[in-house]
Amino acid sequence: MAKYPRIREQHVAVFGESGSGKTVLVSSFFGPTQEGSYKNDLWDLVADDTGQGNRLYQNYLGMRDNATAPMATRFANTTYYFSLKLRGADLDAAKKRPFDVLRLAWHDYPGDWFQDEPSSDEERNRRTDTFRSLLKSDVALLLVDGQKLLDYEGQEERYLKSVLGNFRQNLLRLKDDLLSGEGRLVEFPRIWILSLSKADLLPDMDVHAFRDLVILKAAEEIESLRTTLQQLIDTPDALAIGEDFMLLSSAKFQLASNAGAPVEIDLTRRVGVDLVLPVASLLPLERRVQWQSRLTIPMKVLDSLADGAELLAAGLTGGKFVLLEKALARLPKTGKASKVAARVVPILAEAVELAGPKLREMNEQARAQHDYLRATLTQLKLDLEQGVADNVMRKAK
Ligand SMILES: Nc1nc2c(ncn2[C@@H]2O[C@H](COP(=O)(O)OP(=O)(O)OP(=O)(O)O)[C@@H](O)[C@H]2O)c(=O)[nH]1
Ligand SMILES: [Mg+2]
Repeated sequence: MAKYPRIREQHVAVFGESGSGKTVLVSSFFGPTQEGSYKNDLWDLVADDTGQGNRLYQNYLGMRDNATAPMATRFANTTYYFSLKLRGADLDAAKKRPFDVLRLAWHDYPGDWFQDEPSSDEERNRRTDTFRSLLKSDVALLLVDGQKLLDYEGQEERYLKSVLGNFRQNLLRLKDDLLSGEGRLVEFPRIWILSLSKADLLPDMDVHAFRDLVILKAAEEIESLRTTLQQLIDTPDALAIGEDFMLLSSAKFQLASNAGAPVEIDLTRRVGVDLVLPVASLLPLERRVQWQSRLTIPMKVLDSLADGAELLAAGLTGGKFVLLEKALARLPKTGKASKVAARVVPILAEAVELAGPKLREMNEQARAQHDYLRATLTQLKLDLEQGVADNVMRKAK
């Protein structure tokens, strides 16, 4: 067993063109947790690097107090490391929990890196490296800019085809570099969520209307993108794109009547931002169970698809961690997926199937027992459920 605190790391990959809202999103995710009035009874969110955290908080305050959005990101990428530290580390219950800290690595980079050709070999290498680090995520958010949909109202296909097409071109350009190592990639985001950014600009569009629009206007481009992604990966069937959708708004931007600079940025009115954490941490577990029941997936792919899924499942259901560890220890490392599935899937499935009143009950129970890990994971799952109920998130069937 690792030393304390035990850390589980999860990467967040947000792909979007320049101006699509990536930096504002990460600022709006982090900023509120740093306000004096912020309350969370289950965990604390801290930036591992104080300087980085302060810069993000500065972005947030600039928006909140001065209605000024951060500058466009230029030249360099930044990876923000956030640690979600579970409360109650000193309690007895904590000794048995599989992890104490959920670390999020959130990569922010200049969107124009994926629009223009690099100017030198060095530049090209830097971009490939950034891209590679983005590919460590299990889930990727692919941003569709709400402002652009408005600009192209009535002919949204022009924007949608271009944004999806450009992204695909970039992948093709990077393909040889990405595959130059060991061939097809095992570790790769396998859930690509088409995400409407700046959803506050389209108040009448719920996630289903967004999906309908994207599919009506750009179904072929999504298919081409799927084919291109599949060419990059081991077990190409284990890939979801064009199946999951979500809405995102980092704040309500109030514009003066003649457009121009915003007069107010209301960061208390966010949409979907609080879903990023549950999506990044729980959706891979869910998908893993779904796919395992339908497809034959090699163990190495399953493991990378939702690494630590067992720990999450144990954390969710509570009490079964020891049992699970034993089951896992008995499995041959190179075993056939079917054998592994037979032992582990029921436990994962039980965690995934937790829903509705039962989930709420477990959450309340965990809170009462000061089991902060289970309380947190069941809370994230409740949040995800709420996002679906509110038509902010649509998951693959
Ligand atoms: N209405 C609305 N506007 C937003 C939102 N998020 C960002 N914007 C606007 O979009 C602009 C660009 O956002 P950024 O987050 O800087 O975009 P980016 O994706 O980081 O762009 P690059 O750094 O160039 O890659 C901001 O200055 C805001 O004016 C949002 O949630 N709602
Ligand atoms: Mg930026």
